[in-house]
Amino acid sequence: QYDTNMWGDRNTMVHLFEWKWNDIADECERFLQHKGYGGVQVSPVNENAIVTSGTYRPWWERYQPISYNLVTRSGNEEEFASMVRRCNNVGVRIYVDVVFNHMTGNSGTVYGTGGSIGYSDSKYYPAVPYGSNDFNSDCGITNYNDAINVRNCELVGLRDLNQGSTYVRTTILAFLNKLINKLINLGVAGFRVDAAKHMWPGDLEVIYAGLNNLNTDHGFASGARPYIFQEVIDLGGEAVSFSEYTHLGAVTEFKFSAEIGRVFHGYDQLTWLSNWGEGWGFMASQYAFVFVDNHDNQRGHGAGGSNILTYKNAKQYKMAIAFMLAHPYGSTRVMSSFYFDDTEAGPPADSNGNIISPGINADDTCSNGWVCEHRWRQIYNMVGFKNAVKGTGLNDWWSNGAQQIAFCRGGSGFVAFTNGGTIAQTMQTCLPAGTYCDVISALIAGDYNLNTDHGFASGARPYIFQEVIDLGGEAVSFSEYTH
Ligand code: LM2
Ligand code: CA
Repeated sequence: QYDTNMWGDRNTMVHLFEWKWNDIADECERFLQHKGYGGVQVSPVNENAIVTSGTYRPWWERYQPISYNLVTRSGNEEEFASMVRRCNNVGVRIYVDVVFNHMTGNSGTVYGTGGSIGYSDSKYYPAVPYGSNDFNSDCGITNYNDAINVRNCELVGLRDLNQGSTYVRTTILAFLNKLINKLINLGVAGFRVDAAKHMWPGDLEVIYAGLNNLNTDHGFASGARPYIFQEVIDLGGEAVSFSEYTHLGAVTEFKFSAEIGRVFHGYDQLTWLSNWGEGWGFMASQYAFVFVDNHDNQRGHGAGGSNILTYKNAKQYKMAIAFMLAHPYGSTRVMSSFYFDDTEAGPPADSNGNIISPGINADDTCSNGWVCEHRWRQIYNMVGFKNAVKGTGLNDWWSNGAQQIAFCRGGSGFVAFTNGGTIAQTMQTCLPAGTYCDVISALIAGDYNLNTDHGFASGARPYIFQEVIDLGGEAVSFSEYTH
């Protein structure tokens, strides 16, 4: 299902990678709702194996499930439930990264973030429970030209569940449906399906069909279905194609990430963006789930290599994000990271491995090791732009034939980019005559509007009352001030 279930005036999600549930709830209320973010992708919610590597716990331990209990370094079940409630209350939806292709790696007895134990060598996970007959055989994935190998063998040694088994399907569904509306009245809006490429579309179809409707108690329309976006890395030339998954839900378009990085690195000319989207060999827009970088490829995992732009290349990165949010192609996600040098290192944590909350500075940026790209002015203002132009197409494309472009979104928005030199050009902006705010720098009239953070309507102006003593019969009259 392709509808994100966001509120009508919003259409972008942010991945708050490795954030704690209580911090996300605060962020929904104090920032995301006001800037027009429609949802948050959260890190996996179910219990994972604790992995210790030198002085830290790698971020990727969360991709090694040990049970479906809702206890991770981000928080417990009560904290998760409270976050979902608080975010839904302010119109910010929650999308859960669900990992059910596999369990932990094969590394003997493993211990979980909620106290569970697993026996990875014998494929016994008593806290689910799963036993060895719920898994595919021990083979490793070695041949991406062979779909059976890709789907029935172990991805980097991770114990590979057999989703063809009725028991495995039922167990996965109990976990997913709990997140939708069971037990403590949760209300998530959808799922990122991790490693979908490594599962059979036919098995996923059965699992998706068994999902409950969304929880009307959290404001979803009656009969609304969970939004599904499936992680399928397909840059072409392999046995498994994205097209096997598009009838089931949205699919990650990794070509978008790799190509937009190439272009804004300057390896290609902006003028060639005139047919961005399907014209570049991407999947049809209605299926495409797009992003400039994700938690894998920003650090050299996953696909895209050195083409990928990240926060480390801030100026080019902001331009790529602005282009993604200005252009109508695909369903968009903004990445929000923690700083890293070591590509395996986990989020900011104390010596006991507890995640440290982001600090919030007076200028809206973050501290304590968190990058918070979603709080960069150019990025959140473009989230607002995308909301404002929702439903319009792309028109009045202009380019100088090289590194400068501009275009309109219907009659509601106009944007220009240069990746080389100042633009000196008279252009059709498509907007009704008037004085406009530059939403990227946002340093014009908008800055003197009232603070929406304090509950004022967006664009509200300060109330002014002027002290003019006028009892009549003097040179100065009240009437000179009323306008
Ligand atoms: C994904 N999408 O399909 C995630 O986006 C990606 O982050 C996950 O890999 C992957 N699939 C499996 O869920 C990450 C990370 C791997 C890491 C795994 C499991 O990119 O490097 O593998 O999570 O934690 C790690 C070690 C690897 C080891 C494996 C099993 O890096 O060397 O393989 O655990 O112990 C022997
Ligand atoms: Ca598999």
